[in-house]
Amino acid sequence: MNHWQGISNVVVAGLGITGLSVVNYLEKYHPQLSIKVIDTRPKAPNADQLSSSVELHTGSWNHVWLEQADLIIANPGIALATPELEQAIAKGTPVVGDIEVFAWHVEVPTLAITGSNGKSTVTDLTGALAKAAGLKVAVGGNIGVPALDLIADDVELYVLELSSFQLETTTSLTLQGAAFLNLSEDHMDRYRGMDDYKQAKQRIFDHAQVAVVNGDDAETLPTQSSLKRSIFSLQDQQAAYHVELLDGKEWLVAHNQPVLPTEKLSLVGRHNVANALAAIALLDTVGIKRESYVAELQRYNGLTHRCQLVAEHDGVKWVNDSKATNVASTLAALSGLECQGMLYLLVGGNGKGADFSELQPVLSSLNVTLGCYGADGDEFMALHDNAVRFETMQQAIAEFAPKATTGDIIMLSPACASFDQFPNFMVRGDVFTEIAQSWH
Ligand code: UMA
Ligand code: ADP
Repeated sequence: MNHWQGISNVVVAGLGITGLSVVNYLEKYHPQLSIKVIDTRPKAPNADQLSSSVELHTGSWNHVWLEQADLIIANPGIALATPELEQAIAKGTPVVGDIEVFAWHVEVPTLAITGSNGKSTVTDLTGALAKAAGLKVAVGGNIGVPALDLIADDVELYVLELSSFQLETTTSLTLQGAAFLNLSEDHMDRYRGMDDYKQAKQRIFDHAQVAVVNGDDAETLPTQSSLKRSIFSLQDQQAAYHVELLDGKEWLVAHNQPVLPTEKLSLVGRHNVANALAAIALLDTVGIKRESYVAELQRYNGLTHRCQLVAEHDGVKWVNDSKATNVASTLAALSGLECQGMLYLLVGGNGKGADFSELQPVLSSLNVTLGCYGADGDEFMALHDNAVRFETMQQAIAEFAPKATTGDIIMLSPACASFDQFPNFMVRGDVFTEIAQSWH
Protein backbone atom coordinates (compact mmCIF):
# COMPACT_ATOMS: atom_id res chain seq x y z
CA MET A 1 0.00 0.00 0.00
CA ASN A 2 1.32 3.43 -0.92
CA HIS A 3 0.57 5.57 2.10
CA TRP A 4 2.02 8.67 0.43
CA GLN A 5 -0.36 8.75 -2.53
CA GLY A 6 -2.12 12.10 -2.78
CA ILE A 7 0.07 13.72 -0.15
CA SER A 8 1.99 16.91 -1.01
CA ASN A 9 1.90 19.10 2.09
CA VAL A 10 3.18 17.63 5.33
CA VAL A 11 3.15 19.46 8.64
CA VAL A 12 5.52 18.15 11.31
CA ALA A 13 4.19 19.18 14.73
CA GLY A 14 6.95 19.51 17.32
CA LEU A 15 10.63 19.84 16.58
CA GLY A 16 12.27 17.76 19.28
CA ILE A 17 14.50 14.88 18.29
CA THR A 18 11.41 13.18 16.86
CA GLY A 19 10.48 16.13 14.62
CA LEU A 20 14.04 16.40 13.32
CA SER A 21 14.14 12.66 12.55
CA VAL A 22 10.85 12.97 10.65
CA VAL A 23 12.14 15.91 8.57
CA ASN A 24 15.41 14.09 7.79
CA TYR A 25 13.51 10.95 6.81
CA LEU A 26 11.08 12.84 4.54
CA GLU A 27 13.88 14.76 2.83
CA LYS A 28 15.77 11.53 2.15
CA TYR A 29 12.97 9.18 1.11
CA HIS A 30 10.18 11.52 -0.05
CA PRO A 31 11.96 14.60 -1.42
CA GLN A 32 8.94 15.66 -3.51
CA LEU A 33 6.97 16.64 -0.38
CA SER A 34 6.62 20.18 0.91
CA ILE A 35 7.55 20.13 4.61
CA LYS A 36 6.49 22.69 7.20
CA VAL A 37 7.34 22.46 10.89
CA ILE A 38 5.36 23.94 13.77
CA ASP A 39 6.73 24.03 17.30
CA THR A 40 4.55 25.76 19.88
CA ARG A 41 7.53 26.49 22.11
CA PRO A 42 9.05 29.96 21.65
CA LYS A 43 12.49 28.37 21.17
CA ALA A 44 12.24 25.16 19.18
CA PRO A 45 15.09 22.73 19.82
CA ASN A 46 17.08 21.75 16.70
CA ALA A 47 15.84 24.76 14.66
CA ASP A 48 19.42 25.38 13.48
CA GLN A 49 19.54 21.88 12.00
CA LEU A 50 16.71 22.36 9.51
CA SER A 51 17.58 22.85 5.86
CA SER A 52 16.54 26.10 4.20
CA SER A 53 13.79 24.40 2.20
CA VAL A 54 11.88 23.57 5.39
CA GLU A 55 9.71 26.37 6.81
CA LEU A 56 9.48 26.69 10.58
CA HIS A 57 6.81 28.38 12.70
CA THR A 58 7.47 28.69 16.45
CA GLY A 59 5.72 29.99 19.56
CA SER A 60 2.15 29.04 18.60
CA TRP A 61 0.14 26.92 16.17
CA ASN A 62 -0.05 28.03 12.53
CA HIS A 63 -3.69 27.53 11.60
CA VAL A 64 -3.21 28.24 7.91
CA TRP A 65 -0.51 25.56 7.63
CA LEU A 66 -2.68 23.06 9.51
CA GLU A 67 -5.59 23.87 7.22
CA GLN A 68 -3.45 23.22 4.12
CA ALA A 69 -1.85 20.00 5.39
CA ASP A 70 -2.55 16.64 3.72
CA LEU A 71 -0.82 14.85 6.59
CA ILE A 72 0.25 15.91 10.09
CA ILE A 73 3.07 14.01 11.80
CA ALA A 74 2.90 14.84 15.50
CA ASN A 75 5.52 14.61 18.25
CA PRO A 76 4.54 12.04 20.91
CA GLY A 77 4.66 14.79 23.54
CA ILE A 78 1.71 16.56 21.89
CA ALA A 79 -1.56 14.88 22.89
CA LEU A 80 -4.12 14.03 20.20
CA ALA A 81 -6.61 15.81 22.46
CA THR A 82 -4.88 19.14 21.70
CA PRO A 83 -7.69 21.30 20.18
CA GLU A 84 -5.69 22.13 17.03
CA LEU A 85 -5.08 18.42 16.32
CA GLU A 86 -8.68 17.53 17.18
CA GLN A 87 -9.87 20.11 14.65
CA ALA A 88 -7.60 18.70 11.95
CA ILE A 89 -8.82 15.15 12.64
CA ALA A 90 -12.45 16.31 12.56
CA LYS A 91 -11.79 17.87 9.15
CA GLY A 92 -10.42 14.53 7.90
CA THR A 93 -6.67 15.30 7.90
CA PRO A 94 -4.72 12.21 8.99
CA VAL A 95 -2.62 12.75 12.13
CA VAL A 96 0.05 10.11 12.72
CA GLY A 97 3.26 9.76 14.72
CA ASP A 98 6.81 8.87 13.73
CA ILE A 99 6.25 5.17 14.53
CA GLU A 100 3.42 5.00 12.00
CA VAL A 101 5.74 6.49 9.36
CA PHE A 102 8.35 3.89 10.38
CA ALA A 103 5.69 1.16 9.94
CA TRP A 104 4.88 2.40 6.42
CA HIS A 105 8.54 2.06 5.45
CA VAL A 106 10.04 -0.95 7.21
CA GLU A 107 9.56 -4.56 6.17
CA VAL A 108 12.35 -6.13 8.25
CA PRO A 109 11.39 -8.13 11.42
CA THR A 110 10.63 -5.78 14.28
CA LEU A 111 10.17 -6.36 18.00
CA ALA A 112 8.59 -3.76 20.26
CA ILE A 113 8.23 -3.25 23.97
CA THR A 114 5.79 -1.20 25.99
CA GLY A 115 4.72 -1.13 29.64
CA SER A 116 4.85 1.30 32.54
CA ASN A 117 8.30 0.22 33.73
CA GLY A 118 11.21 -1.79 32.37
CA LYS A 119 10.73 -0.77 28.72
CA SER A 120 14.20 0.66 28.23
CA THR A 121 15.89 -2.19 30.08
CA VAL A 122 14.10 -4.89 28.08
CA THR A 123 14.62 -2.99 24.82
CA ASP A 124 18.33 -2.53 25.40
CA LEU A 125 18.78 -6.08 26.72
CA THR A 126 16.88 -7.61 23.78
CA GLY A 127 19.02 -5.61 21.37
CA ALA A 128 22.25 -6.58 23.14
CA LEU A 129 21.30 -10.28 23.09
CA ALA A 130 20.36 -10.22 19.40
CA LYS A 131 23.68 -8.50 18.63
CA ALA A 132 25.53 -11.17 20.60
CA ALA A 133 23.73 -13.75 18.48
CA GLY A 134 25.31 -12.15 15.42
CA LEU A 135 22.44 -10.10 13.99
CA LYS A 136 22.70 -6.56 12.68
CA VAL A 137 20.29 -4.91 15.12
CA ALA A 138 18.98 -1.36 15.44
CA VAL A 139 17.61 -0.30 18.83
CA GLY A 140 15.58 2.86 19.40
CA GLY A 141 12.21 4.53 19.87
CA ASN A 142 11.22 6.09 23.20
CA ILE A 143 14.58 4.93 24.61
CA GLY A 144 16.08 8.03 23.01
CA VAL A 145 17.02 7.34 19.38
CA PRO A 146 14.01 8.16 17.17
CA ALA A 147 12.84 5.11 15.20
CA LEU A 148 13.18 6.87 11.82
CA ASP A 149 16.87 7.58 12.54
CA LEU A 150 17.46 3.81 12.71
CA ILE A 151 16.42 3.02 9.16
CA ALA A 152 19.28 1.49 7.18
CA ASP A 153 19.51 -1.09 4.42
CA ASP A 154 21.62 -3.62 6.31
CA VAL A 155 19.48 -3.85 9.46
CA GLU A 156 18.22 -7.40 10.10
CA LEU A 157 16.16 -6.72 13.22
CA TYR A 158 14.64 -3.57 14.74
CA VAL A 159 13.96 -3.42 18.48
CA LEU A 160 11.74 -0.50 19.51
CA GLU A 161 10.72 0.87 22.88
CA LEU A 162 7.24 2.34 22.43
CA SER A 163 5.53 4.73 24.83
CA SER A 164 1.77 4.96 25.15
CA PHE A 165 2.13 8.42 23.57
CA GLN A 166 3.72 6.88 20.47
CA LEU A 167 1.20 4.05 20.31
CA GLU A 168 -1.72 6.52 20.31
CA THR A 169 -0.77 7.63 16.80
CA THR A 170 0.28 4.20 15.45
CA THR A 171 -2.16 1.98 13.58
CA SER A 172 -0.30 -0.29 11.18
CA LEU A 173 2.91 -1.46 12.86
CA THR A 174 3.53 -5.14 12.07
CA LEU A 175 5.53 -6.84 14.82
CA GLN A 176 6.97 -10.33 15.11
CA GLY A 177 6.88 -9.95 18.88
CA ALA A 178 5.11 -7.25 20.94
CA ALA A 179 5.77 -7.12 24.67
CA PHE A 180 3.52 -5.42 27.23
CA LEU A 181 5.54 -5.70 30.45
CA ASN A 182 3.30 -4.29 33.17
CA LEU A 183 0.75 -1.60 33.88
CA SER A 184 0.82 0.83 36.77
CA GLU A 185 -0.22 4.43 37.19
CA ASP A 186 1.72 6.94 35.11
CA HIS A 187 0.99 9.94 32.89
CA MET A 188 -2.31 10.65 34.61
CA ASP A 189 -1.91 14.26 33.49
CA ARG A 190 -2.37 13.07 29.90
CA TYR A 191 -5.00 10.31 30.20
CA ARG A 192 -8.59 10.36 31.42
CA GLY A 193 -7.82 7.38 33.67
CA MET A 194 -6.09 4.02 33.84
CA ASP A 195 -8.35 2.43 31.25
CA ASP A 196 -7.54 5.10 28.70
CA TYR A 197 -3.79 4.64 29.41
CA LYS A 198 -4.11 0.85 29.12
CA GLN A 199 -6.01 1.10 25.81
CA ALA A 200 -3.16 3.18 24.37
CA LYS A 201 -0.64 0.50 25.39
CA GLN A 202 -2.81 -2.37 24.12
CA ARG A 203 -2.48 -0.91 20.61
CA ILE A 204 0.95 -2.55 20.43
CA PHE A 205 -0.88 -5.85 19.75
CA ASP A 206 -2.94 -4.60 16.78
CA HIS A 207 -0.71 -6.20 14.12
CA ALA A 208 1.49 -8.44 16.26
CA GLN A 209 2.17 -12.09 15.51
CA VAL A 210 3.00 -12.94 19.14
CA ALA A 211 2.01 -11.05 22.30
CA VAL A 212 4.65 -11.32 25.03
CA VAL A 213 2.76 -10.64 28.25
CA ASN A 214 3.19 -10.73 32.01
CA GLY A 215 1.35 -13.61 33.65
CA ASP A 216 1.63 -11.76 36.98
CA ASP A 217 -0.18 -8.68 35.62
CA ALA A 218 -3.54 -9.46 34.01
CA GLU A 219 -3.78 -5.91 32.63
CA THR A 220 -1.12 -6.78 30.06
CA LEU A 221 -3.07 -9.65 28.45
CA PRO A 222 -4.25 -8.83 24.93
CA THR A 223 -7.96 -8.30 24.42
CA GLN A 224 -7.78 -10.07 21.03
CA SER A 225 -8.42 -13.68 22.04
CA SER A 226 -7.03 -15.14 18.80
CA LEU A 227 -3.57 -13.60 19.24
CA LYS A 228 -0.79 -16.06 20.15
CA ARG A 229 0.52 -15.37 23.67
CA SER A 230 3.95 -15.99 25.16
CA ILE A 231 3.55 -15.59 28.89
CA PHE A 232 6.35 -14.81 31.32
CA SER A 233 5.90 -15.03 35.08
CA LEU A 234 7.88 -14.96 38.31
CA GLN A 235 5.08 -16.78 40.11
CA ASP A 236 3.50 -19.30 37.76
CA GLN A 237 5.58 -22.27 36.65
CA GLN A 238 2.94 -23.13 34.05
CA ALA A 239 3.96 -20.01 32.13
CA ALA A 240 6.17 -20.73 29.10
CA TYR A 241 8.83 -18.38 30.53
CA HIS A 242 9.23 -18.77 34.28
CA VAL A 243 11.67 -19.30 37.16
CA GLU A 244 12.12 -22.71 38.76
CA LEU A 245 14.31 -24.36 41.40
CA LEU A 246 16.53 -27.00 39.78
CA ASP A 247 19.18 -28.79 41.88
CA GLY A 248 18.87 -26.13 44.56
CA LYS A 249 19.31 -23.15 42.25
CA GLU A 250 16.71 -20.87 40.72
CA TRP A 251 16.84 -20.94 36.91
CA LEU A 252 15.32 -18.92 34.09
CA VAL A 253 13.32 -21.50 32.16
CA ALA A 254 11.97 -21.15 28.62
CA HIS A 255 9.60 -23.80 27.27
CA ASN A 256 10.95 -26.29 29.84
CA GLN A 257 14.57 -25.60 28.86
CA PRO A 258 16.80 -24.15 31.64
CA VAL A 259 18.55 -21.05 30.25
CA LEU A 260 20.64 -19.56 33.10
CA PRO A 261 20.64 -19.61 36.93
CA THR A 262 19.21 -16.26 38.07
CA GLU A 263 22.20 -15.79 40.45
CA LYS A 264 24.40 -15.54 37.33
CA LEU A 265 22.56 -12.47 36.02
CA SER A 266 24.57 -9.29 36.50
CA LEU A 267 21.28 -7.37 36.60
CA VAL A 268 20.02 -6.87 40.15
CA GLY A 269 16.49 -7.07 41.57
CA ARG A 270 13.46 -9.32 41.03
CA HIS A 271 12.02 -6.94 38.44
CA ASN A 272 15.09 -7.57 36.30
CA VAL A 273 14.52 -11.35 36.43
CA ALA A 274 11.10 -10.66 34.88
CA ASN A 275 12.76 -8.34 32.36
CA ALA A 276 15.21 -11.11 31.37
CA LEU A 277 12.33 -13.57 30.83
CA ALA A 278 10.55 -11.02 28.64
CA ALA A 279 13.67 -10.51 26.50
CA ILE A 280 14.08 -14.28 26.02
CA ALA A 281 10.40 -14.60 25.03
CA LEU A 282 10.79 -11.77 22.50
CA LEU A 283 13.89 -13.30 20.92
CA ASP A 284 12.10 -16.65 20.63
CA THR A 285 9.48 -14.95 18.41
CA VAL A 286 12.20 -14.35 15.80
CA GLY A 287 13.84 -17.75 16.28
CA ILE A 288 17.16 -16.63 17.80
CA LYS A 289 18.86 -19.59 19.49
CA ARG A 290 19.17 -19.08 23.24
CA GLU A 291 22.66 -20.59 23.47
CA SER A 292 23.91 -17.91 21.06
CA TYR A 293 23.33 -15.14 23.63
CA VAL A 294 23.42 -16.76 27.06
CA ALA A 295 26.93 -15.42 27.80
CA GLU A 296 25.72 -11.88 27.05
CA LEU A 297 22.63 -12.42 29.22
CA GLN A 298 24.98 -13.20 32.08
CA ARG A 299 27.25 -10.21 31.41
CA TYR A 300 24.65 -7.50 30.69
CA ASN A 301 24.47 -5.14 33.66
CA GLY A 302 21.83 -2.64 32.68
CA LEU A 303 21.45 0.98 31.70
CA THR A 304 22.63 3.99 33.63
CA HIS A 305 20.17 5.82 35.94
CA ARG A 306 18.37 2.56 36.87
CA CYS A 307 19.21 1.44 40.44
CA GLN A 308 22.88 2.05 39.72
CA LEU A 309 25.51 2.12 42.47
CA VAL A 310 27.48 5.25 41.49
CA ALA A 311 29.72 5.81 44.52
CA GLU A 312 30.68 4.41 47.90
CA HIS A 313 32.49 6.52 50.51
CA ASP A 314 33.18 5.39 54.09
CA GLY A 315 30.63 2.58 53.81
CA VAL A 316 27.87 4.89 52.49
CA LYS A 317 26.40 3.75 49.19
CA TRP A 318 25.05 6.27 46.67
CA VAL A 319 22.42 4.84 44.32
CA ASN A 320 21.20 6.64 41.20
CA ASP A 321 17.69 5.54 40.21
CA SER A 322 16.78 8.79 38.46
CA LYS A 323 14.80 6.83 35.85
CA ALA A 324 12.23 6.05 38.57
CA THR A 325 9.72 8.57 37.26
CA ASN A 326 6.60 6.92 38.68
CA VAL A 327 5.42 5.15 41.83
CA ALA A 328 5.83 1.56 40.57
CA SER A 329 9.48 2.03 39.62
CA THR A 330 10.30 3.48 43.05
CA LEU A 331 8.42 0.57 44.63
CA ALA A 332 10.51 -1.88 42.56
CA ALA A 333 13.72 -0.18 43.72
CA LEU A 334 12.63 -0.28 47.38
CA SER A 335 11.43 -3.88 47.34
CA GLY A 336 14.79 -5.21 46.16
CA LEU A 337 16.86 -3.04 48.49
CA GLU A 338 19.16 -4.34 51.19
CA CYS A 339 20.08 -1.52 53.58
CA GLN A 340 21.74 -2.17 56.92
CA GLY A 341 21.54 1.41 58.13
CA MET A 342 19.48 4.48 57.28
CA LEU A 343 18.07 4.89 53.78
CA TYR A 344 18.15 8.55 52.77
CA LEU A 345 15.61 8.57 49.95
CA LEU A 346 15.31 11.57 47.65
CA VAL A 347 11.80 11.92 46.20
CA GLY A 348 9.93 14.63 44.32
CA GLY A 349 9.85 16.65 41.13
CA ASN A 350 6.90 16.76 38.78
CA GLY A 351 4.39 14.18 40.07
CA LYS A 352 2.25 14.02 36.90
CA GLY A 353 -0.91 13.88 39.02
CA ALA A 354 -0.01 10.53 40.63
CA ASP A 355 -1.26 9.14 43.93
CA PHE A 356 1.84 8.46 46.05
CA SER A 357 0.06 6.78 48.98
CA GLU A 358 1.00 3.34 47.60
CA LEU A 359 4.54 4.03 48.78
CA GLN A 360 3.46 4.37 52.41
CA PRO A 361 3.40 0.66 53.47
CA VAL A 362 6.88 -0.10 52.11
CA LEU A 363 8.28 3.17 53.50
CA SER A 364 6.94 2.40 56.96
CA SER A 365 8.74 -0.97 56.87
CA LEU A 366 12.08 0.74 56.23
CA ASN A 367 14.52 2.74 58.33
CA VAL A 368 14.18 5.76 56.10
CA THR A 369 14.58 9.53 55.99
CA LEU A 370 12.72 11.14 53.11
CA GLY A 371 14.14 14.18 51.39
CA CYS A 372 11.10 15.69 49.61
CA TYR A 373 12.00 18.31 47.01
CA GLY A 374 10.78 20.01 43.86
CA ALA A 375 7.37 21.13 42.63
CA ASP A 376 5.46 18.20 44.13
CA GLY A 377 7.67 17.56 47.17
CA ASP A 378 4.73 18.35 49.47
CA GLU A 379 2.89 15.28 48.19
CA PHE A 380 5.44 13.04 49.94
CA MET A 381 5.54 14.80 53.31
CA ALA A 382 2.68 12.82 54.84
CA LEU A 383 4.07 9.43 53.77
CA HIS A 384 6.54 9.09 56.66
CA ASP A 385 7.24 10.72 60.04
CA ASN A 386 10.83 11.17 58.97
CA ALA A 387 10.14 13.47 56.02
CA VAL A 388 11.99 16.73 55.46
CA ARG A 389 11.03 19.36 52.86
CA PHE A 390 13.69 20.91 50.61
CA GLU A 391 13.48 23.15 47.60
CA THR A 392 15.99 21.18 45.52
CA MET A 393 17.54 17.71 45.35
CA GLN A 394 20.96 19.27 45.84
CA GLN A 395 19.86 20.90 49.13
CA ALA A 396 18.55 17.56 50.39
CA ILE A 397 21.87 15.90 49.60
CA ALA A 398 23.83 18.70 51.30
CA GLU A 399 21.79 18.10 54.47
CA PHE A 400 21.90 14.28 54.45
CA ALA A 401 25.39 13.43 53.19
CA PRO A 402 27.30 14.72 56.27
CA LYS A 403 24.96 12.69 58.53
CA ALA A 404 25.27 9.39 56.65
CA THR A 405 27.46 6.69 58.23
CA THR A 406 28.61 3.14 57.36
CA GLY A 407 25.73 0.94 56.17
CA ASP A 408 23.57 3.89 55.08
CA ILE A 409 22.36 4.44 51.53
CA ILE A 410 21.66 7.75 49.82
CA MET A 411 19.31 6.96 46.96
CA LEU A 412 17.67 9.10 44.29
CA SER A 413 14.50 7.24 43.26
CA PRO A 414 12.15 10.18 42.96
CA ALA A 415 8.86 8.63 41.64
CA CYS A 416 8.43 11.83 39.63
CA ALA A 417 9.41 13.37 36.31
CA SER A 418 12.30 15.81 36.40
CA PHE A 419 10.96 18.62 34.23
CA ASP A 420 10.31 21.12 37.06
CA GLN A 421 14.04 21.47 37.82
CA PHE A 422 16.01 19.53 35.18
CA PRO A 423 15.84 19.18 31.38
CA ASN A 424 15.37 15.40 31.71
CA PHE A 425 15.97 12.41 34.03
CA MET A 426 19.46 11.87 32.59
CA VAL A 427 20.64 15.32 33.67
CA ARG A 428 19.01 14.81 37.09
CA GLY A 429 20.87 11.49 37.47
CA ASP A 430 24.13 13.02 36.24
CA VAL A 431 23.88 15.86 38.78
CA PHE A 432 23.28 13.31 41.56
CA THR A 433 26.16 11.13 40.34
CA GLU A 434 28.54 14.07 40.12
CA ILE A 435 27.81 15.11 43.71
CA ALA A 436 28.06 11.45 44.84
CA GLN A 437 31.40 10.89 43.20
CA SER A 438 32.98 14.14 44.39
CA TRP A 439 31.71 13.83 47.98
CA HIS A 440 34.28 13.43 50.74
N1 UMA B 1 6.16 20.37 23.14
C1 UMA B 1 5.31 21.43 22.95
N2 UMA B 1 5.11 21.88 21.71
C2 UMA B 1 5.70 21.37 20.64
C3 UMA B 1 6.58 20.29 20.83
C4 UMA B 1 6.79 19.79 22.08
O1 UMA B 1 4.75 21.95 23.91
O2 UMA B 1 5.47 21.87 19.54
C5 UMA B 1 6.41 19.92 24.52
C6 UMA B 1 5.46 18.85 24.93
O3 UMA B 1 5.13 19.07 26.28
C7 UMA B 1 6.33 17.60 24.85
C8 UMA B 1 7.68 18.09 25.18
O4 UMA B 1 7.71 19.39 24.62
O5 UMA B 1 5.94 16.64 25.80
C9 UMA B 1 8.78 17.22 24.69
O6 UMA B 1 8.93 17.33 23.33
P1 UMA B 1 10.36 17.02 22.78
O7 UMA B 1 10.57 17.87 21.61
O8 UMA B 1 11.34 17.04 23.88
O9 UMA B 1 10.20 15.50 22.31
P2 UMA B 1 11.35 14.64 21.63
O10 UMA B 1 12.66 15.26 21.86
O11 UMA B 1 10.96 14.38 20.23
O12 UMA B 1 11.29 13.28 22.48
C10 UMA B 1 10.32 12.28 22.18
C11 UMA B 1 9.92 11.61 23.47
N3 UMA B 1 9.34 12.60 24.38
C12 UMA B 1 8.09 12.48 24.81
O13 UMA B 1 7.35 11.58 24.49
C13 UMA B 1 7.62 13.53 25.77
C14 UMA B 1 11.15 10.96 24.10
O14 UMA B 1 10.74 10.22 25.24
C15 UMA B 1 11.75 9.97 23.12
O15 UMA B 1 12.95 9.45 23.66
C16 UMA B 1 12.04 10.66 21.81
O16 UMA B 1 10.85 11.30 21.30
C17 UMA B 1 12.51 9.66 20.73
O17 UMA B 1 11.52 8.74 20.39
C18 UMA B 1 11.06 10.84 26.52
C19 UMA B 1 9.91 10.63 27.48
O18 UMA B 1 9.88 11.29 28.51
C20 UMA B 1 12.31 10.23 27.11
N4 UMA B 1 8.95 9.74 27.18
C21 UMA B 1 7.85 9.45 28.07
C22 UMA B 1 8.25 8.39 29.08
O19 UMA B 1 9.19 7.61 28.83
O20 UMA B 1 7.57 8.31 30.13
C23 UMA B 1 6.67 8.92 27.25
P1 ADP C 1 10.99 2.52 31.30
O1 ADP C 1 11.72 2.67 30.01
O2 ADP C 1 9.69 1.77 31.14
O3 ADP C 1 10.85 3.76 32.07
P2 ADP C 1 13.41 1.45 32.60
O4 ADP C 1 14.00 0.15 32.18
O5 ADP C 1 14.10 2.68 32.14
O6 ADP C 1 11.87 1.48 32.18
O7 ADP C 1 13.32 1.49 34.17
C1 ADP C 1 12.60 2.56 34.78
C2 ADP C 1 12.55 2.36 36.28
O8 ADP C 1 11.75 1.22 36.59
C3 ADP C 1 13.89 2.14 36.94
O9 ADP C 1 13.81 2.80 38.17
C4 ADP C 1 13.97 0.63 37.08
O10 ADP C 1 14.77 0.25 38.18
C5 ADP C 1 12.50 0.22 37.28
N1 ADP C 1 12.14 -1.04 36.62
C6 ADP C 1 12.79 -1.68 35.62
N2 ADP C 1 12.13 -2.80 35.26
C7 ADP C 1 11.02 -2.87 36.03
C8 ADP C 1 9.92 -3.78 36.13
N3 ADP C 1 9.85 -4.86 35.35
N4 ADP C 1 8.97 -3.52 37.05
C9 ADP C 1 9.02 -2.42 37.84
N5 ADP C 1 10.04 -1.52 37.80
C10 ADP C 1 11.02 -1.73 36.91
